[in-house]
Amino acid sequence: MRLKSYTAPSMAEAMHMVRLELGVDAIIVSTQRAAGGKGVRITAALEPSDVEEAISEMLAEAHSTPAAEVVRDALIEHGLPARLIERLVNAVHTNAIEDAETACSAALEAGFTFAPLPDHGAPRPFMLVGPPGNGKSMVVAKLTARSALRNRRVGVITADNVRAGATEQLAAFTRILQIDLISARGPESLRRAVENATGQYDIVFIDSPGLNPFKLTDMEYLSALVEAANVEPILVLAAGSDAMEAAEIGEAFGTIGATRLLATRLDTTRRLGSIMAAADAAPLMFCDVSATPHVANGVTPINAATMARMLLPAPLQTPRAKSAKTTTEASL
Ligand SMILES: Nc1nc2c(ncn2[C@@H]2O[C@H](COP(=O)(O)OP(=O)(O)OP(=O)(O)O)[C@@H](O)[C@H]2O)c(=O)[nH]1
Ligand SMILES: [Mg+2]
Repeated sequence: MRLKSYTAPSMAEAMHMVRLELGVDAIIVSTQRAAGGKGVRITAALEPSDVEEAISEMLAEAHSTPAAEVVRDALIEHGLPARLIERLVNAVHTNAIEDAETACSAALEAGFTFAPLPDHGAPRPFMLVGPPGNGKSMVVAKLTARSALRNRRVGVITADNVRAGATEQLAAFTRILQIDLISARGPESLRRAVENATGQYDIVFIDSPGLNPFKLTDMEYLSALVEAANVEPILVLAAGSDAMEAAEIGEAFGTIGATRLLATRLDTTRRLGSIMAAADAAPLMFCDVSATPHVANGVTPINAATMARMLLPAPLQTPRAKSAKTTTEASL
């Protein structure tokens, strides 16, 4: 049983019916005038979880505008956690904008921070961190290429001396760009490398080893790298995984100081729930996204408007499941 309603001429009689059928432990969810204004209608439940669900449903009904419904359906489709959906839908309801895309964009603006990475220069080096295989080294190559093409002096350091072939993977790109790849082995070596780079470059990117967010020694090692060189850690996370898992990964990298989230593999996924859950849980600012395995034009800044376009179904397009391009590719 979830909820049951009882209608009687008076409150006392309705309460009597509730107690008779559900017993003294019944939880009163709502009391209201019965339909037609005659008598009283009490809604009650036995389980606290039923009450919580009923309240969410009542709130959802109260927040049901056409724009809010479009946004809610889209967020459910994208697999966001329920509480995040409620928060964003409430924001849509509050901003009272009729157009769903504009309303969604305003809600995202209120709920998240968007701070794209600079391509011209930065006072602190950026260190790309994250779980193994999520695209850190490719992001370093992409960011390096982007700044180099704008004639900036780019310093590239790899602190990944864990995976065999990691240095050579990155060197293959830096060679083409005629940039020296600096290798650092451990926190002290990274500190020296960053110190030597200071003043020589407009912007510095650091690759890091793929580490396990749920293994204490891995995160301690990463924390030591971050602190030794006073870098800004950017979490690189591939989209498309389980939202709860991603939220825990986001939190873990948030604790070592990650500030922004750079989402990858948006070309091979259709749902943004996991990256949104990660950014919300840590919390992390959204910066750029990657929707290609190639280095050229490899990263694109993201803002609330582009994210809203990615989330909502495109009007007058073939249904999501049949479209040749992912929603993301089409929106970027
Ligand atoms: N399709 C697609 N593939 C990507 C994207 N970003 C990275 N990849 C691919 O993902 C794979 C792993 O990328 P890496 O950059 O080596 O990942 P990593 O995080 O450095 O991996 P480790 O150093 O082993 O932890 C490579 O085959 C990349 O080409 C993307 O946005 N889209
Ligand atoms: Mg790597």
